[in-house]
Amino acid sequence: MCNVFDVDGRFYLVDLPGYGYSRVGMAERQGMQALVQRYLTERQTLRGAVWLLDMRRDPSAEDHAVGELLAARGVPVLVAITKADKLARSHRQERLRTIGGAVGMPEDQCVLTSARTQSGIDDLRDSVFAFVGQGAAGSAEQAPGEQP
Ligand SMILES: Nc1nc2c(ncn2[C@@H]2O[C@H](COP(=O)(O)OP(=O)(O)OP(=O)(O)O)[C@@H](O)[C@H]2O)c(=O)[nH]1
Ligand SMILES: [Mg+2]
Repeated sequence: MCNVFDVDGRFYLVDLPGYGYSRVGMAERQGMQALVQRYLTERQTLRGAVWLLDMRRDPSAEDHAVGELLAARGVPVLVAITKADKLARSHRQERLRTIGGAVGMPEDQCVLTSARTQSGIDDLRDSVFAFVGQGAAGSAEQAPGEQP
């Protein structure tokens, strides 16, 4: 499913399912893949994407496919390398470079994050607000009654 968060009535944050590593059957996985594919390809109100990649994993074939969809769509993309707390501080920057390089994203479009320690979350928030524009621009761009 997609989880939709209304952010202060200004814009919607839509959490799309990850499917590369989930322990679901092939049919369900293909369903999720189709959902993500259609959302990233067709959603007219999409302003930007935060692409969450687990710090401990090398990007999978599914991840690369998502990267191609995002590149084709042409919206701004920020890579959030997640669960930074799971790795020693000394290895984090190296993982950022490796993962960013693997998905063809420049270092300045990648941010190390941890939901546990909250590191990187302020940067992430700033980037999301930049996608939708400051002030009320995000909601102004969305027609009344339009779906996220
Ligand atoms: N240590 C640590 N654990 C985390 C962090 N973020 C999420 N988790 C945990 O990781 C597990 C999986 O969560 P996510 O990676 O968000 O994955 P998900 O949204 O459930 O699954 P997909 O979206 O399908 O990939 C949960 O148990 C979370 O509590 C983090 O920054 N640090
Ligand atoms: Mg998720």
